[in-house]
Amino acid sequence: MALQASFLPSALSVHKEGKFNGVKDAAIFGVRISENAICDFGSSLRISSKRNYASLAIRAQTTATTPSINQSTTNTKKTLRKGNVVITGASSGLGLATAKALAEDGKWHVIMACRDFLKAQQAAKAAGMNKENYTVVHLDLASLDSVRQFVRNFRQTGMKLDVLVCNAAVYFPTAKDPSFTADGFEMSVGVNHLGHFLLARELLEDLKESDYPSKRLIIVGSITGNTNTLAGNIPPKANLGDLRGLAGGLGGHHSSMIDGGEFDGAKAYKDSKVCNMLMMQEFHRRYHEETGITFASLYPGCIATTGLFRSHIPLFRTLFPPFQKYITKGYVSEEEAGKRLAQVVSDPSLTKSGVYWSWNHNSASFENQLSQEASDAEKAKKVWELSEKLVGLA
Ligand code: LMG
Ligand code: NDP
Ligand code: PMR
Repeated sequence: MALQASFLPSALSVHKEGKFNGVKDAAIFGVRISENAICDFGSSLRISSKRNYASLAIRAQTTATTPSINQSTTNTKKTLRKGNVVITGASSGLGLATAKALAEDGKWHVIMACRDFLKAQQAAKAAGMNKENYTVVHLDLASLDSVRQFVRNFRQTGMKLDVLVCNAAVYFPTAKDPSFTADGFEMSVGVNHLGHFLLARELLEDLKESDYPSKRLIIVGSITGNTNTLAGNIPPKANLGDLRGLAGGLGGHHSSMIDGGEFDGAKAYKDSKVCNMLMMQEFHRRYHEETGITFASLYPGCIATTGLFRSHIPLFRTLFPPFQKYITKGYVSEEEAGKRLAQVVSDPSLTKSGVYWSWNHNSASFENQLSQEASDAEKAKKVWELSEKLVGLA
């Protein structure tokens, strides 16, 4: 506490406004219907739906008078089906913990959008997730073709899209040289920001068509991209500069860094998180009023044990969890972080759009403040426009 209390006065002052919104308090929107679909690899990606989702949804609607069916009493627009949530990177860490929390909730069908199909299936099984509550669909965010293919595959399932969670990320703190996506973008920004940007833009159409009571697009952010915090001031600091590297395509001919500087893996990750938080706000400004979709970002706490740190040096991986647990007190378990993100997905009281959520030490959610750069509307617009060009939307 000492560190946060002494270094983060502004964050602490907003804690007071925090209110508890436990996952368990969530109103029940849907009914239990048995869904099951398999996506597997043969020579090419194939999706076989054991049942037809579209007809399932209709069937569920027609059984609305069954006494065991739960209906939302807080919303006049009743939806008599489970919510469908796509979570990228649900094969480990925060994504898996969130998928598990939502699957166990009974109100959600989780589409696990993962680059390693077998790993995702095994992870879901090992987490004890019931097969009826999830579908694995292949998605490699390091390839724009894969993103487009994912969108086509998802649409083929006939499922409606109610919530999209952009969660997947990579972090290369020890890399001396950049690596690149299939489209030639520096990998951290390519996967964490550009792949998700295309995915979210494409799936916006699907979200718009959803009849679910609360449609949401959530992009996971982080404290380390926010220079208004102690964590955000540990070098190297996030800084998008004048975006000259992004404008140049992050390809290495000019620079693989957004600000046009020398490659630095830790900075590239933090820059990508700034892009994530800026894009959430830009989506909000452009689409919230027109679509009613809630756009949100969050810092779930420091989940010091996840695969995110897999390529860090062993000494770091050993010391980082106790450091966060006992010194900064910023540590949260994967399970707790999963509950927090699940809350942003499904809690009826977290419908405010354009918000960056955080949690205080009592695990109460509060609207946190972003750094100056991460809330710069002009920069957000520029990042949006440059990203559109890079992913072929403009
Ligand atoms: C870069 O290094 C890497 O080069 C890069 O590859 C990438 O990883 C990047 O941000 C990611 O970091 C950054 C470097 C900057 O960090 C380190 O080298 C430190 C690594 C330590 C990792 C955590 C383990 C810590 C071990 C703690 C020991 C635990 C057990 C001890 C028990 C003690 C009991 C009391 O790091 C710095 O430059 C650090 C200086 C940054 C200054 C920031 C300004 C404020 C700093 C205040 C810090 C006060 C901390 C003291 C704690 C007091 C506790 C009361
Ligand atoms: P993990 O490494 O455990 O999870 C990242 C997930 O992203 C994995 O499932 C991984 O797949 C997937 N992924 C990586 N590359 C791709 C790709 N090219 N295409 C599709 N999926 C991919 O890390 P975390 O759970 O910690 O990270 C989840 C989110 O939380 C990230 O957005 C991160 O920035 C954020 N975050 C994490 C914090 C922490 O302390 N850990 C703190 C704040 C935010 P695979 O399993 O195949 O490797
Ligand atoms: Mg950081 C309140 C203090 C706090 C918090 C909440 C975090 C979160 N960190 C804090 C403080 C410190 N960290 C201090 C004082 C140091 C210097 C010893 C420090 C160092 C540090 C390193 C080297 N921290 C790190 C790293 C990483 O490599 C991680 C990173 O920056 O990845 C991009 C990281 C993190 N610290 C955090 C969080 C949440 C991370 C994980 C990365 C993220 O997703 O943002």
